Amino acid sequence: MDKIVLITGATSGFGEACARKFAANNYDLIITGRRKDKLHQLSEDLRSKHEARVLALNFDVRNKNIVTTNINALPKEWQKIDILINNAGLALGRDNFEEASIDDWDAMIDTNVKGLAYVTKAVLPFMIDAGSGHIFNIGSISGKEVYAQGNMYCATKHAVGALSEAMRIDLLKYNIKVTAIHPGAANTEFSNVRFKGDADKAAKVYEGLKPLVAEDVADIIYYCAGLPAHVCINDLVVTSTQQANSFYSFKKI
Ligand code: NDP
Ligand code: 8X3
Repeated sequence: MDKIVLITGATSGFGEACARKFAANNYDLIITGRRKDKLHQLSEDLRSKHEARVLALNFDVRNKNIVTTNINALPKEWQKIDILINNAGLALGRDNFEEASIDDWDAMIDTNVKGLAYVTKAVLPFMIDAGSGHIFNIGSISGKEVYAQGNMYCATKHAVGALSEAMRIDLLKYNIKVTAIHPGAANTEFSNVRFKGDADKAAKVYEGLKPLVAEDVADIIYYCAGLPAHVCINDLVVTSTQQANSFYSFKKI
């Protein structure tokens, strides 16, 4: 058995790119997401291209009972999870605070914060038993600075930053590394989800900009994961060269 990586939200974007990167480098993969057909296609593709061992778990990270049941039921040979990539997440809407939808807020809090915590709690006993592990939490540049109409999304990503710091302190005694990765704008399905399928609005986010692509983030995570046992990158911000911070990008339009 090679090393095992569990990736949440592997059906597109950063999660899928991580699955491809780790599979190409002989990791065994546990991939998760809600879209069963995409999980199935990815599993088949990884098996055929890399001869990777792939286990697909189809669950919604918001459902704590299902998360716990799925992870507790992992077959013995899949329990020694070396790396957990807490990537599943989303933004919904880009509205002023007073106009934003409370349902959108609930979905972001439940996915980006509570879902991340449920998955981590379920995986931790395996890492503690093994005496090692590496947890990656995908935050965001919006977890560093708040931008206009970003209210609850930015708050959830600030929470990911805080939870990463908290995990790092509490899990140090178990020899578990915690790395928070905070990307800037990246062209994935993210904006399409945020704007609920409005392709024009989604495309505008990246107009005049050469944004990050999912593979950039996967390469960075893979690099961090490969550092010697005594080295941990704790907190990493990455943006495209045209983006200075959460709200200033130099757009050539
Ligand atoms: P994508 O929309 O391409 O991917 C999001 C992934 O999360 C999908 O695989 C989706 O799978 C999964 N997901 C969403 N909700 C749930 C849920 N309730 N349960 C299980 N899986 C879920 O976006 P990105 O790859 O860009 O986003 C990945 C992470 O990176 C997110 O946390 C996002 O906030 C963060 N991020 C994105 C940036 C960007 O500009 N793109 C920049 C900074 C951070 P499925 O729909 O099949 O469940
Ligand atoms: C996604 C990047 O800048 O839209 O987290 O918040 S941003």
